[in-house]
Amino acid sequence: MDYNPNDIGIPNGNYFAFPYTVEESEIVLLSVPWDATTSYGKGTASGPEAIINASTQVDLYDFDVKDAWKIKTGTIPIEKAILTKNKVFGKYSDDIISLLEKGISVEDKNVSSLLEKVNKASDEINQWVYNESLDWLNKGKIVGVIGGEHSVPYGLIKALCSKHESFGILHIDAHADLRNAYEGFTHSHASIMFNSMKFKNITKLVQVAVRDVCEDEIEFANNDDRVIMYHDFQIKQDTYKGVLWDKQCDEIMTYLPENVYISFDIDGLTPEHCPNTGTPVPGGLRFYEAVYLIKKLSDYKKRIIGFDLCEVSPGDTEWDANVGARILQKLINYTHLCNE
Ligand SMILES: [Mn+2]
Repeated sequence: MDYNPNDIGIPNGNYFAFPYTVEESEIVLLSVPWDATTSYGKGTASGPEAIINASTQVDLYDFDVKDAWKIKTGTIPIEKAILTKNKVFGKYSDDIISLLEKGISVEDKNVSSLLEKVNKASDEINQWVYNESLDWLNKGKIVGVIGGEHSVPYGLIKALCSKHESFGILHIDAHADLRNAYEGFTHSHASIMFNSMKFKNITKLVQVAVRDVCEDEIEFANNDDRVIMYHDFQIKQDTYKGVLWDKQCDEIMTYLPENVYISFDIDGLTPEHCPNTGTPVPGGLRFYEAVYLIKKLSDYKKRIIGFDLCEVSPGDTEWDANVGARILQKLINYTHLCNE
C-alpha cells in the first residue's frame, strides 16, 4: 500500500481520507445526516460531510497514541436518501414548531398529524441505524455514529444492548437529553438519554458538563440511581476551590463499569468550539479537558464499545467541523487503545 500519512489527505470521501475499506477496518463510521427534530438551529445534517472535508486537513500523529494513523477506520458512504428524507421531514417539523409557537397545542389535529409523520420517519431512521450497526457489530467491528442531531445514535445504542449484557454511557453534553419527548417529537434530540435509559442493559449514565436542563430532567435523574450528573457549574466550583480536573475525572471513572459507550454532543464543549451548533450554551469543557476525560477511560482499563459524535453544524467557516474532526480523531484513537 502506498498510503503515506505524512502527505496531505487526498479527499476520497472517507473520514481523514483514510485508505481503509469498511470490511478491513477495526472501527467503522456511520454517518447519519438527520436533524429533522431540531427546533432552534438546523444544520447538523450537514455535519458528517463537513467533518469529512475538514478531517482531510488533520495531521494524524498523536502524541499519546502510538501509530494512530495505522488504526484501521472505515467510512460507510453517506446515505443520500437520508439527506433527502431529512429535507422533507425537516419542513414538516418547521411547520409543527411554527404552529406550537402560535400557542396551538400538540393535541391539535393539524399538529398531531404532522407529528405522526415526523415520528414515523424518526422510527425509520432508528431502524436503519440499528440494522446497519448490528450488521457491523456482528462482523466484530466497533461502530461510531456521526450525526446529525443527537437523536441519531439510538439505533446504535439499541444494537449494543443486544450485544452486551451491561454497559455504561459517558455522556458529554450541555443538555441532559432526558426529556420525555420534546415538542411532541418522541425521538427528539432532547430525548436521546430518556429513550436510551429504557434499556436495562445500561447500568450507568454519567453526564458531564450539563448546564441547560428542565425540572423534569432533574427529577428523572434524581429518581433513577443509574444517572450521575456532573453539572458544569459544580465542575467549575470544584475547580475554583482547587480540585484538579485530574481528580474530578478520577471520580467520574469510579461510576463507570468496564464497558463504556461515549455519547459526545459537541455542545458539551465551550461555544467557542462549536459556535454554529443547534443549541449553544455558555460554559462547558475546553478541548483538552474533554480529551483528558476520554483518555482516563484507557488509564482505567475501561473498554470503549462504541461512540457517537453529534450536533456538529458547519457554519460559514470550517471551524466547527475542524473541532469536530479533532474530537472524532481522539474518539477513534482512544477507542483503539482501550480495545488493544
Ligand atoms: Mn445532546
